[in-house]
Amino acid sequence: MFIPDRYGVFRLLCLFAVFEAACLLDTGMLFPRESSSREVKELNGLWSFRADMSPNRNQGFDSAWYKSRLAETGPVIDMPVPASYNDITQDSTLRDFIGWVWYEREVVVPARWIADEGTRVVIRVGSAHYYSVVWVNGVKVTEHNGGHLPFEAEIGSLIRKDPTQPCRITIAVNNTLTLETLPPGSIQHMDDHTRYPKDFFVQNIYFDFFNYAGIHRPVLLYTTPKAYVDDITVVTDFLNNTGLVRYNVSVKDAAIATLNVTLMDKDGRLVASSSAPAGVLKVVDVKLWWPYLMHENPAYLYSMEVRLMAADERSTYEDVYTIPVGIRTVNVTSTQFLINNMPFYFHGVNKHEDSDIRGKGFDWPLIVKDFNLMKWMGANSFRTSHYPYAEEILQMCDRHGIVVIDECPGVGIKDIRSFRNASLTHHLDVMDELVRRDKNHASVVMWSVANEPASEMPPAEFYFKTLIKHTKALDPTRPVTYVSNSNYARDKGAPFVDVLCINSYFSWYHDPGHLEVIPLQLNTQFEDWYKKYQKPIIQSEYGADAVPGLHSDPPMMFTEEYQKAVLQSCHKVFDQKRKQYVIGELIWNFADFMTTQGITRVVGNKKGVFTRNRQPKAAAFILKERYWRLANETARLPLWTKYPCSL
Ligand code: BDP
Repeated sequence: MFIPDRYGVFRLLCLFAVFEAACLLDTGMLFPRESSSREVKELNGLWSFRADMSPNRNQGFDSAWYKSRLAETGPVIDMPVPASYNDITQDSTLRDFIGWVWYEREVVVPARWIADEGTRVVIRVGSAHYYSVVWVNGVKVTEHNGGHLPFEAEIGSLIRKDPTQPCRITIAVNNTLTLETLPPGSIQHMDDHTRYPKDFFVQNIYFDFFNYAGIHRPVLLYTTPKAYVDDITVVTDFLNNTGLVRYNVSVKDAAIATLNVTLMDKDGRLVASSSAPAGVLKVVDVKLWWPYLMHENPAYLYSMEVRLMAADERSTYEDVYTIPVGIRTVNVTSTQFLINNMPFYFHGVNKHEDSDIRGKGFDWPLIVKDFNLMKWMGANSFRTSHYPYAEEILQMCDRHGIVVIDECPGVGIKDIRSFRNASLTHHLDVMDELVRRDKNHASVVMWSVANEPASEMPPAEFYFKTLIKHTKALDPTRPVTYVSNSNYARDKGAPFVDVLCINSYFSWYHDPGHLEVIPLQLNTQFEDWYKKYQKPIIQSEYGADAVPGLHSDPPMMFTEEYQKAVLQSCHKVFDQKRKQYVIGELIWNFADFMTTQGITRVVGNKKGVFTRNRQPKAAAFILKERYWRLANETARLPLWTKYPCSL
């Protein structure tokens, strides 16, 4: 692999920079993994549940529902965790509920966790939407502002207070969105009592998916020794055929500590080791992490084990934590996106965490099905539109070589008041949390700080300049983008992004029914943006609604034929422009998904190329044929032998 030396030195400087940046965050957020020193107890299953239907939604706090068993405060129902609560019952008031809901579960904590003062016991919530407060045995242990990202609290001392008591966990979750939340929203009270019932209010949102709520990802207890590995940051590079794994380990509560860091290959063979808390591991004859369909052996993962030995005046502690490490680089030029210095073309999808009954609840069968479908259609990438997805999904991406544009929940920033300091401060915090959680994933190649904000508004310039600068300081190794649908000439954030991501729906929201405008308008779009900014462009959304089974020839809007025709017409333009500066195309959307009710949505958004039940529409076959053809054209090694396709 040819890389000039000067370039190598520059990359190494970047590697050092990321560790400084990582220090901006106080604590780590390592994925809870079992090891010889760590145990995990999942609390998934049925929880007691009660929605606070009082007019101000505050009865739960006024009457301190967290102080006793929830069932003693009033009627409770069974609620599965993880799941959105909205579609679980037949009650439309719960589906459309706005305000606090209460979850509770009693847990039997293993006696040895309680007996051993040298064990930390941590409660961790993978995500709950939107604002959460957690109590253990009536004592508040943490609160968290925002859905889609994990939060945790140490509860060892609390459960040790009275070991005879069961451990009662109460979690209150509020889905209200305001101008300062991410995504933003606003509550509107309707005071005209000739038209609306008393206390009637609605949640306005400025994004196009159902505001599912509840505990969306696994809740668990896990242990670490008192002295423990708090965070690990890994940044990779390579020079010729030597891989470079720069790492930084941060340790908590260890007075005297020694470390042993080892890197193993896929077969468990030791390839490098060190005893320093930070350093560079050199990997001879490196096997790089390549995207799916770019290489005959994609997604190669090493495994890095961090072993901490620590002691205090009372005891000795050993903590072991292992993370997968994919060695790869990412770079952007004015016309290309490079992975391992080879041009990478995104042929992929936009997704949602969405399915019937579960809403946004984490669900392994759904996740595995989606990966099978993506690989079936030859998709090599997706964007986490419009919020961070479960960590388990990113782990799948690492293991399967699916490239990710990792988007934060900055969707629907449309109201000028959402550009104020309070919103920006929260947005910066969310980026901190996102980078802290996802920084070590080889599959994550770019951060997206927002989707379709009102980026033509004057305050957008300062807002996005600050946000993008902050994100780059957190992680100088990955490019940063946001997704625009503004006018190219008036977009205030575009000067600060590394890659332009553009959404457009020609012949749909503009000139509906006029397929013939697509070639001209799409071509003009690309030319205008490129001429002004000289940055590579991803068509980050395009598509059309298709009601499955609805047909017409000649094509009419909402039929499968029309969706196909939109795609085919766009593809012709992509094929011209990808030879120049277009570096990717992501269909909107992978699958149909639920939205709020409205006159443009027939039980949800139907722009999926799969139905909500993951059955293909005609468009899925068009994409499959195209993506496999693109893969065979752009792969680093010929794929024909390994992936024969019918083209
Ligand atoms: C885009 C949005 C996306 C919508 C899509 C649509 O980014 O969230 O679902 O339009 O209208 O503008 O289908």
